[in-house]
Amino acid sequence: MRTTNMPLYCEQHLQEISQQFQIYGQILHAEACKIGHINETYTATYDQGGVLVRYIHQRINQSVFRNPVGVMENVMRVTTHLRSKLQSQTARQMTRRALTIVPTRDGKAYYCDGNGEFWRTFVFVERVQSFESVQTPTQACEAGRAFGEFQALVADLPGARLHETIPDFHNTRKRFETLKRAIEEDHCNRAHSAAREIEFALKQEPWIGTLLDAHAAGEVPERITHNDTKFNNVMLDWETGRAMCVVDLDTVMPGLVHYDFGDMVRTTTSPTLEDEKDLSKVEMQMPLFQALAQGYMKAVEGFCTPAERRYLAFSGKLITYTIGIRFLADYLMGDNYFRVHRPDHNLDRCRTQFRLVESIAQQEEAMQKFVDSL
Ligand code: GN1
Ligand code: MG
Repeated sequence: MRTTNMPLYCEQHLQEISQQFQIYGQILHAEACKIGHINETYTATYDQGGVLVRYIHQRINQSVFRNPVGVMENVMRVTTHLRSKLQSQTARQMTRRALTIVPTRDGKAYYCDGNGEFWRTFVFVERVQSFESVQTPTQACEAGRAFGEFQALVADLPGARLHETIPDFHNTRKRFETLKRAIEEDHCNRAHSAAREIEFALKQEPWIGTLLDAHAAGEVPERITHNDTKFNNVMLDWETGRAMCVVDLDTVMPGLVHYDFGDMVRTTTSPTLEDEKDLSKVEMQMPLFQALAQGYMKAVEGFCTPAERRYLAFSGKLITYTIGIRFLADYLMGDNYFRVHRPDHNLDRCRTQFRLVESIAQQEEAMQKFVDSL
């Protein structure tokens, strides 16, 4: 087995992992995949009957996902449902349209290794790519369509309520409390270098509970949502640029449609990276937003209520703010949650989010007006 950018212990371990799953081939090589801040992902190539076939092996980060069995139950139910819906629509290229879990030799959705680590395997979706930032309105539209269709497809998932794989994941009030605690404790003595960001974060308090209140008042319903609708979780066909499928299903759970739409606004309406240091480039661009909203609204028109619509522009501001304060809290607490690649990385990410919050706030009315016109 030949591996790149990976220590030897990892290589041997992956060899062992690969044998646990129902893959009828021999592993040839594997590469660590650097996308995402949380899980550990490898792309592995196998010789299967003389043809090269690729699979994804992924280790679940258990300090983030405390109930990996629950995560896999959710992912299994959701991917099974997606497949049967696509089948009934006689969709082509099913295994490019929805993630496919490869079970273990004893039929389970995951393998728990000797160290108590949870591993799962997916069919590798070929001839697609994802981007860290949006380049064109067409891409923004495709992202909106892909996650909108995802919500529509899982809307009738049968059975019990999904597990909340991370409780209160988008509960901005709770995230705000965590931030306040991080500021008070200031364990790493970093609060002074984030004084401006802290001031900004605290100033926004009056509106951070808006969606929680609307939900508590029965105005907007709970649905099944993806909850991590970052643009790099959309796989676009190399040739056509069409969205083929969405990935990263670990946080698919009960939520509000706004959590998904909001994170799409965050990641598809400014053509900059999440950690862009030149804040003058960070800006909510109306043509990108319009394309996103068009793609999304068309896909959800069958179920999205007028009350839900009313908060769509707002949700962009709210979710961008929420991720911003999560980066800030993690910075203050010593970068334990989000993987960082340079000093102050989480602070840079926070600044970018806050700049975008300001930009959205300036255009929020016009954004909502556009949604209303659709
Ligand atoms: C994390 O899976 P990944 O790295 O794309 C995080 C999201 C954040 C995102 C910010 C489980 O997503 O909530 O929006 O980073 N996922 C989790 O880039 O916390
Ligand atoms: Mg994720």
